[in-house]
Amino acid sequence: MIDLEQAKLEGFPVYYDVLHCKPSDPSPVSCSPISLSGFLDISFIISGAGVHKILGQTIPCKKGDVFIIPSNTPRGSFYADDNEEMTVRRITLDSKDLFSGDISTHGYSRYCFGVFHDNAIISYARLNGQTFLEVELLYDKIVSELTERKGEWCEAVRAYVSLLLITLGRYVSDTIQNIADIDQSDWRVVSPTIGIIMERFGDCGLTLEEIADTICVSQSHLSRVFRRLTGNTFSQYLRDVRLNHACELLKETSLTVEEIVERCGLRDVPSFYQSFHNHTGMTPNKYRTDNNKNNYINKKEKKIMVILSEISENLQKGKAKIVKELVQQAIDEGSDPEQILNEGLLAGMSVIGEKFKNNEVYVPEVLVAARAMNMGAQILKPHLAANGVQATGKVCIGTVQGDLHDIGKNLVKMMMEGKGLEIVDLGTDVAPETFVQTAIEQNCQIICCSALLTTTMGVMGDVVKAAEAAGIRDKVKIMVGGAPVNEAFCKQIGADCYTVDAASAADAAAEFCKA
Ligand code: B1M
Repeated sequence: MIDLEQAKLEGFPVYYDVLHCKPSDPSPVSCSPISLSGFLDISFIISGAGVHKILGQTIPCKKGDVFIIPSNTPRGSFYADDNEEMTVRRITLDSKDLFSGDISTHGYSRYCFGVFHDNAIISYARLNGQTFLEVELLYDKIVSELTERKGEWCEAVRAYVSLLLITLGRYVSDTIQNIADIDQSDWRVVSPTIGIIMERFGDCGLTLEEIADTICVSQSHLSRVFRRLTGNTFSQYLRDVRLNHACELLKETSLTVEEIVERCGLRDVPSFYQSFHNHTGMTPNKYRTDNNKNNYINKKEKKIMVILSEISENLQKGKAKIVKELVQQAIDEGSDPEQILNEGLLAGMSVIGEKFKNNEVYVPEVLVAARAMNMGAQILKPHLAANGVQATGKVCIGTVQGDLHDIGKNLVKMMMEGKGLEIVDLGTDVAPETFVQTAIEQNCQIICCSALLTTTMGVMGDVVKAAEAAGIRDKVKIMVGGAPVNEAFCKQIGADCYTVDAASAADAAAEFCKA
């Protein structure tokens, strides 16, 4: 759920979120109207299709659609179609703080923010492939500036949001009438009413009559139009706003129920208990306990996800020192070491690998990324130690002759050490005879060979042959691995075991040593 108060506290009026809706799982988006005025909500449908409920209307949506809606517009959830999942990315921003004037001097009103702010209850853009990519890119830039907060990040976000709105502005349909049958004159009555409710819901004396007087319409007209546009009577709507605010206060503060009742303009404590139960299906105390727990977990998870993506980003830039610090930070936040390895370090390394393949980066960039990977992995090393019974045994490991790739080999070594095995590390470019000689001299039960090149993987077959020639084949197990290697190749060369990654290599080695 979008936490606007938090966004405000964090010092910049933009907040983003990604929602995944499954058909079986109604969207996690809350329907509660948001109490801060001036907020604008932009939702991109990134994948899938479904419907979105706004102002009591059900609007079909699919990948490429963008909804731009003032945040206090009554809206429901995004629901995915049957058998489909839908991903929605949302940015909520405080339009007033962001655009205090000068952006509308661009000349074309359609190219400026005003088009979203003044006229439309909802603006709606359907993007073609090219624009979709442009918008996604801008969205990513905003999110990364918000996350990284380097130097001039506030200015950068402002600039990207402006660009985003200008890009969207080219595609936004003129008015809501194109997609939903909403009369602008009705909205001109309902909009200020909602504004007054948001400002004064804490005043228990607030009435429809008073609002009708303030905006100079008859009570019956306001009541009729309000119901038509929001799907709720005025009193239902006001009660929901009050109860939603009570929910927020229960989650975010330690105020007593009596204090909350007073702040929210609710009548008395007994009737609050009754209506709160009808609204949420639970007592205020249960709501508070459940949500405090969930909030804590969600915030923690989010923080860890941000750190992991920073690890990946910085690894790609080869910033070894920062990667080291971030890995330590992720450990301190309680992240699982294997998650740090897979979703932080290896995720970054695989992006570099892809770029290397496509000639987007070259050997020097890959080398600095590899260095950052190794330094991050060093910090992880003591935490990757396995649980349970420790194995005893000795293993010699190396990357085969002609091959200088050692990151995978180092990970395998690290995981095996975590299992309690003693490791003799022969490094890279290791000749078959050296593997065998070391196994004999150091009394190793296992020889581990890593290869990353199709041109060097054949050397693993030579290791098997060298072990046979030295008469130790029945005394040592030979394990093989590395990106180009697979099970069939392992069988073909007569090795004993192929494993796909470092963790399963360590498991298999521990099993061999137990046997
Ligand atoms: Co090189 N490189 N590289 N490279 N490099 C690859 C492997 C390549 C796939 C890139 C590409 O083109 N997409 C490609 C190989 C193509 C092929 O043969 N099919 C390639 C090439 C061509 C080259 C050069 C020839 C480039 C050149 O000079 N023109 C050159 C060769 C140098 C040489 O070895 N003689 C070269 C050089 C280098 C660097 C020196 C710049 C650097 C290595 C730095 C270092 O290791 N210290 C490098 C790197 C980093 C890569 C990529 C980008 C990343 C490899 C890596 O570390 N991955 C790689 C592209 C890629 O893989 N996407 C690429 C992360 C690591 C954790 O994964 O090693 O697979 P990996 O280990 C995994 C599993 O395989 C398994 O566990 C690990 C996961 O838990 N595992 C085992 C590994 N060993 C195991 C052993 C086991 C069990 C499991 O049991 C014993």
